[in-house]
Amino acid sequence: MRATQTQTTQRPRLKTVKPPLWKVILLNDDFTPRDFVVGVLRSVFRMTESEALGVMLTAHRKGSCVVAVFTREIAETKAKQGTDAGVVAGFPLTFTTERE
Ligand code: TYC
Repeated sequence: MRATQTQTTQRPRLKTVKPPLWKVILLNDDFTPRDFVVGVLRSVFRMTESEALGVMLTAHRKGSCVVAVFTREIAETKAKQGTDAGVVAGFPLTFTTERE
Protein backbone atom coordinates (compact mmCIF):
# COMPACT_ATOMS: atom_id res chain seq x y z
CA MET A 1 0.00 0.00 0.00
CA ARG A 2 1.28 3.52 -0.85
CA ALA A 3 1.85 6.04 1.96
CA THR A 4 -1.11 8.18 0.77
CA GLN A 5 -3.59 5.32 0.88
CA THR A 6 -5.77 4.76 3.91
CA GLN A 7 -6.93 1.34 4.91
CA THR A 8 -10.51 1.18 6.10
CA THR A 9 -12.35 -1.70 7.64
CA GLN A 10 -15.96 -2.21 6.60
CA ARG A 11 -18.08 -3.22 9.57
CA PRO A 12 -21.64 -4.38 8.95
CA ARG A 13 -24.13 -1.72 10.03
CA LEU A 14 -26.70 -3.36 12.28
CA LYS A 15 -30.08 -1.69 11.91
CA THR A 16 -32.06 -1.52 15.14
CA VAL A 17 -35.69 -0.75 14.48
CA LYS A 18 -37.46 0.74 17.48
CA PRO A 19 -41.16 -0.09 17.69
CA PRO A 20 -43.57 2.85 17.94
CA LEU A 21 -44.58 3.65 21.52
CA TRP A 22 -48.08 4.26 22.85
CA LYS A 23 -49.10 6.30 25.88
CA VAL A 24 -51.68 5.01 28.33
CA ILE A 25 -53.74 7.99 29.49
CA LEU A 26 -55.96 8.13 32.58
CA LEU A 27 -59.07 10.31 32.23
CA ASN A 28 -60.72 12.06 35.14
CA ASP A 29 -64.38 11.55 35.96
CA ASP A 30 -66.65 12.76 38.77
CA PHE A 31 -67.66 9.36 40.14
CA THR A 32 -64.76 6.94 40.59
CA PRO A 33 -63.42 7.15 44.17
CA ARG A 34 -59.83 8.36 44.47
CA ASP A 35 -58.78 5.28 46.45
CA PHE A 36 -60.15 3.02 43.73
CA VAL A 37 -58.13 4.83 41.05
CA VAL A 38 -54.99 4.51 43.19
CA GLY A 39 -55.65 0.78 43.66
CA VAL A 40 -56.03 0.19 39.91
CA LEU A 41 -52.85 2.13 39.13
CA ARG A 42 -50.99 0.05 41.73
CA SER A 43 -52.24 -3.32 40.54
CA VAL A 44 -52.32 -2.84 36.75
CA PHE A 45 -49.34 -0.52 36.37
CA ARG A 46 -47.27 -1.77 39.34
CA MET A 47 -46.96 1.71 40.84
CA THR A 48 -46.02 2.55 44.39
CA GLU A 49 -48.63 4.26 46.58
CA SER A 50 -47.00 7.68 46.10
CA GLU A 51 -46.59 7.25 42.31
CA ALA A 52 -50.23 6.21 41.98
CA LEU A 53 -51.39 9.09 44.19
CA GLY A 54 -49.44 11.57 42.05
CA VAL A 55 -50.91 10.26 38.78
CA MET A 56 -54.45 10.14 40.21
CA LEU A 57 -54.19 13.73 41.50
CA THR A 58 -52.81 15.02 38.19
CA ALA A 59 -55.72 13.42 36.30
CA HIS A 60 -58.16 14.77 38.92
CA ARG A 61 -56.80 18.33 38.64
CA LYS A 62 -55.96 18.55 34.94
CA GLY A 63 -58.50 16.16 33.40
CA SER A 64 -56.01 13.52 32.26
CA CYS A 65 -52.55 12.16 32.97
CA VAL A 66 -50.08 9.99 31.05
CA VAL A 67 -49.69 6.84 33.13
CA ALA A 68 -46.96 5.02 31.20
CA VAL A 69 -45.59 4.29 27.72
CA PHE A 70 -45.46 0.83 26.13
CA THR A 71 -45.51 -0.90 22.79
CA ARG A 72 -49.00 -0.86 21.28
CA GLU A 73 -50.22 -4.28 22.40
CA ILE A 74 -49.09 -3.85 26.00
CA ALA A 75 -50.53 -0.31 26.18
CA GLU A 76 -53.91 -1.50 24.86
CA THR A 77 -53.97 -4.51 27.19
CA LYS A 78 -53.21 -2.41 30.28
CA ALA A 79 -55.69 0.30 29.30
CA LYS A 80 -58.38 -2.40 28.93
CA GLN A 81 -57.48 -4.03 32.25
CA GLY A 82 -57.75 -0.67 34.04
CA THR A 83 -61.01 0.31 32.35
CA ASP A 84 -62.49 -3.18 32.94
CA ALA A 85 -61.64 -2.97 36.65
CA GLY A 86 -63.83 0.14 36.77
CA VAL A 87 -66.66 -1.52 34.82
CA VAL A 88 -66.68 -4.52 37.19
CA ALA A 89 -66.94 -2.18 40.19
CA GLY A 90 -69.57 0.02 38.51
CA PHE A 91 -67.35 3.07 37.93
CA PRO A 92 -66.74 4.99 34.68
CA LEU A 93 -62.95 4.87 35.13
CA THR A 94 -61.36 5.21 31.68
CA PHE A 95 -57.89 4.61 30.30
CA THR A 96 -57.18 5.43 26.66
CA THR A 97 -54.14 4.94 24.43
CA GLU A 98 -52.47 7.35 22.05
CA ARG A 99 -49.47 6.95 19.78
CA GLU A 100 -46.46 8.99 20.94
N1 TYC B 1 -62.41 12.90 40.26
C1 TYC B 1 -62.64 11.71 41.07
C2 TYC B 1 -63.27 12.10 42.40
O1 TYC B 1 -63.24 13.25 42.77
C3 TYC B 1 -61.35 10.93 41.35
C4 TYC B 1 -60.67 10.52 40.08
C5 TYC B 1 -59.35 10.91 39.84
C6 TYC B 1 -61.35 9.78 39.13
C7 TYC B 1 -58.71 10.52 38.66
C8 TYC B 1 -60.72 9.41 37.94
O2 TYC B 1 -58.78 9.42 36.57
C9 TYC B 1 -59.41 9.79 37.72
N2 TYC B 1 -63.82 11.13 43.11
